[in-house]
Amino acid sequence: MSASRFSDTISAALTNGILVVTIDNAPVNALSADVRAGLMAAFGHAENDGNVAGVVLTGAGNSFIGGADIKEFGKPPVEPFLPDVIARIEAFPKPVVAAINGAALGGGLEVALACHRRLAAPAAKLGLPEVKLGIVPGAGGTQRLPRLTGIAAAIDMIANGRIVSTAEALKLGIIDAAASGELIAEAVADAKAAIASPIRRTGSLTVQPEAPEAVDKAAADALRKARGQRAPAEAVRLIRLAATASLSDGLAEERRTFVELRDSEEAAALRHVFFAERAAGKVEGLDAVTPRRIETVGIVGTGLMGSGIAVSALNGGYRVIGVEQTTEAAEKGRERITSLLDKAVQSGRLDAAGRDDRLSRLTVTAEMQELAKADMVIEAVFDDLSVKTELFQRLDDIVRADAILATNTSYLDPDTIAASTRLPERVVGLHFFSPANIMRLLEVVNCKETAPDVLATALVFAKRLGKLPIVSGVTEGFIGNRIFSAYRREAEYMLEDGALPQEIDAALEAFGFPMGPFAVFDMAGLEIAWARRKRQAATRDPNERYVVIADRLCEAGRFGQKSGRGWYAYPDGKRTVDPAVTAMIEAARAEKGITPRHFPADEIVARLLKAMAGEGEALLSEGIAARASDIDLVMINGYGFPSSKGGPMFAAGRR
Ligand code: T1G
Repeated sequence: MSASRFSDTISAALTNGILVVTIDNAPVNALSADVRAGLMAAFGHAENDGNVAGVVLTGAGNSFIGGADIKEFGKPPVEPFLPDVIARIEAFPKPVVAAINGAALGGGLEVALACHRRLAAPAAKLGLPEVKLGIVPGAGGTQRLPRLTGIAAAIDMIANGRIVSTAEALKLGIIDAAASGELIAEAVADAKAAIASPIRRTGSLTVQPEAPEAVDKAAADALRKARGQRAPAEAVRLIRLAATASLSDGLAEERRTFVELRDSEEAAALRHVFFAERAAGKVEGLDAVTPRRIETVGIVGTGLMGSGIAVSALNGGYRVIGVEQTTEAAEKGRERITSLLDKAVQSGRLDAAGRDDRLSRLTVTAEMQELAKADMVIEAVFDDLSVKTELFQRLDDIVRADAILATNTSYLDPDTIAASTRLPERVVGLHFFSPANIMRLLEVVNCKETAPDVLATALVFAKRLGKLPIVSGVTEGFIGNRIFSAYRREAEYMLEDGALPQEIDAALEAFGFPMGPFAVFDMAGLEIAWARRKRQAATRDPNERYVVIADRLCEAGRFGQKSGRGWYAYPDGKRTVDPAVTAMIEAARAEKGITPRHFPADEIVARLLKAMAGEGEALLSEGIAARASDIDLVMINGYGFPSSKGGPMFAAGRR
């Protein structure tokens, strides 16, 4: 079996007359310039070598090909361009079989579609997720995939950026077979067998006719989920075009659209988010630290937050011991956790076996002593300092000396909580966002005394839960709530100066937030912020502008959606402007002698973005946040900031 190298990342070996070409471009075999040049060279060699009867293309490591090299975007394009490489493969005169050993995503799947046949390993993932980056497939995906799957299925995959398993890919007709044993050997045999048959080129197939209703439904579903983003709509248009245009016309229109979107601000923002997510949770110097081993997680308090955290930990494969004060409360806690798992089964996110496995790892008890078995204990009790410090003092006498104690507090000072224990270095903050079993964001609070291995353990734990961990220093509200407070303050200033809640909400919803601030306050409930403002009243800076309108609402018993009235009224649950609130706002302005003025939507958005970015800069200069992109991820994943705008720091020009 002779081996040859065609570039730094492309090697090949002749096996039984079949040239097995391997892409080895760690970490994900992205289609860099070297990969593209090497592929061109390898196929040139294969065509001219009479000993080569066919080609198998595969990847080294866990990916087949993880897509075009996103790091090359924004730089001058380097030949050979991917569409040319793909055309070369599809036109190849000898059989080409893709041996999909792992992730075949974006350009990776487009390369596989240009191969004449496709075999995939059972655990492979296939998809054209370009819309997640604000672009459309740019190397034939919108034209070749529908030729295999039909229009509706192609819309569902491409316009939603949905990734499918090998099993589903087989069902959809994307691949010819799922490998049952040794993938490369099977692919070589497949290529050998294909020599005697006519080559089936994807691009030469025609799109099969199908029921327009199915196509329209797939398109409508995708556009609804897109929430105004351009790429999904363009993808739908291009896929529909595949049914009527020639391959070359379709490819030309796809390429034109791809280039236009690739250079858009929306795509730049989504690429920023992509790389931000991979930078998140990386802490200088922590690589050399060995995390502690966590197998059993104790959770004190199995109410709304505690039960969500318990489900999240069960999803991460941990044993979970939930603790409540009484047997009755423990039983209720177990019921809450079981019901969350049942909902996951009903929604198809979990199967019955998975549910039973999780319940088999769950204990909920009133015996605090059970926590002696825990490697980490997370408290999710009432957010009151004395309650938490007393609990941590009790835990000191129950848990092992090397067990980690984590507080889920939102607003209390974790350093004070840590100081109440004998071993403050084992305390860390884990600020989950509700519902904790659904929300990806997890603020990992690095307290003053937190030991490096405790922080490292918390990050490993967060990732095993499938969370997006963002490290925060200690400050009131950590990163997210501190920025949200600045956002709220600025919104209330504009309210007092002339804007109305519905105007501010409409401006932010047009910008891309699912809900504006006042709708959010009503949904979350006004009483918690009111209680905090009353607690802070004594120490409030008398020179800082204070807007009383929210207090007036609470004094009038208007606590938001739950109480049927807040910033809005909710007749049969529908958010409705309430003239009584307008009157309260006008009265508050009159008391301060404020002459109201109109606020145009773009000024509302600009002022709120500036307030968030300003607080973000303060968090960076205080060392609370490690990087601007972390702040963007917190606001996108915890507060509805539109990812297509990149986050408040990106929007403010922090690249
Ligand atoms: N280009 C460049 N770098 C990439 C990359 C890519 N496509 N994918 C991942 N990386 C880097 C990533 O930044 C990280 O770097 C490291 O690889 C490990 O990533 C023409 C135009 C493949 C499922 O959208 O979904 O093709 O932090 O932590 O969890 O139509 O990476 O180590 O320095 O995510 O094992 C379309 C994106 C591109 C797939 C692996 N492709 N990647 O997951 O590792 S556009 C995608 C992923 C395109 C064509 C269009 C995942 C993965 P660092 P990781 P992972």
